[in-house]
Amino acid sequence: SESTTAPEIAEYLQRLESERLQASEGKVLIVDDDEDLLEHYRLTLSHTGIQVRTLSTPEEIFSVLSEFQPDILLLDVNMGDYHGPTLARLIRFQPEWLSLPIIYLSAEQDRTEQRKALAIGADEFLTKPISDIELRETVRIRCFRARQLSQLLARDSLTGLLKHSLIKQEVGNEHARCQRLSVPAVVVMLDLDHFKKVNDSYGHGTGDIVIKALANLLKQRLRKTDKIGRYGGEEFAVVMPECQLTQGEQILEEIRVHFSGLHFKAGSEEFNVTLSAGIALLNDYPSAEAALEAADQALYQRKQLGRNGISL
Ligand code: GH3
Ligand code: MG
Ligand code: MG
Ligand code: MG
Repeated sequence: SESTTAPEIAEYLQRLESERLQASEGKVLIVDDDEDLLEHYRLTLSHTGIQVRTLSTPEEIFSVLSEFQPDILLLDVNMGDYHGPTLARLIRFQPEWLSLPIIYLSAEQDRTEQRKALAIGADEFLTKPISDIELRETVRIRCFRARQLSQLLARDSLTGLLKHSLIKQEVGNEHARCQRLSVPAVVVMLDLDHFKKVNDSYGHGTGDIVIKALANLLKQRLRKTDKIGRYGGEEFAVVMPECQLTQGEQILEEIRVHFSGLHFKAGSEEFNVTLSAGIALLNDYPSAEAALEAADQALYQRKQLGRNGISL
């Protein structure tokens, strides 16, 4: 076959570069005691779309980590009174920062010394002087990977929905937002009816298919801005921003009806499953927890009154 000519390659690389430039996002915290160097790093990373925060001394590193929530940390090895690897170890001791990628910045050329520093708990070593392209590429790729992994970790593997802690976090974020902007938001708790019977009659694998079907229906029917979580085994939580109670109730009612009409198959048998839901206006409660609790109470009432319905 014909070989690709050099101008084509150059053009291709250029396009790839500009696409990646547009696509890059993320947050990097850089800690280095050399202020001029920090400014240079900041300039090098400007226009990449990546947010940069710099610290010339690590005294406030923990509060900045918590507040800024970077995707990656670039850490100088030699900072006068502070030793980068010692700091890296302290950071790694915090469960919250166990998976934070840490990249050392140092003039250390000796591979054995580099490996020792890495063994303490960092991921990569950039040897000073660091070229602009190397800095940009490393930060971009590491940020991208870190985001990819954290998105993967946030998702429940069976359904692809947000895990329990993440959906709670989303409800919390939305509670803060709807209080600040006084826009309505709705929170929902959903539970499959008599699901034990489904498992007992048709097996756990079939039960899993039912759970996935509901997850897919929720993804299809709810808005892109709605957040859906698998709260427990066959229990789901949803938060719907910019949504009134009646609106939320209507959408849920449509979902309930649609779901109850689905035919599931197990061998030669066909069956249907229903769901119950409780719904609450997030704005009516002093906290996200209280609103979730109210939705859960409404769900419980629905189960008492007769399943296959929505309660306020
Ligand atoms: P109710 O209408 O009152 O909710 O009745 P129920 O039978 O659904 O009651 P309950 O919530 O107590 O039972 C939930 C069942 O869901 C029990 C559990 O074995 C099953 N379950 C939980 N997680 C999974 C899962 O991932 N896959 C399958 N197949 N079943 C699950
Ligand atoms: Mg230094
Ligand atoms: Mg149930
Ligand atoms: Mg349940």
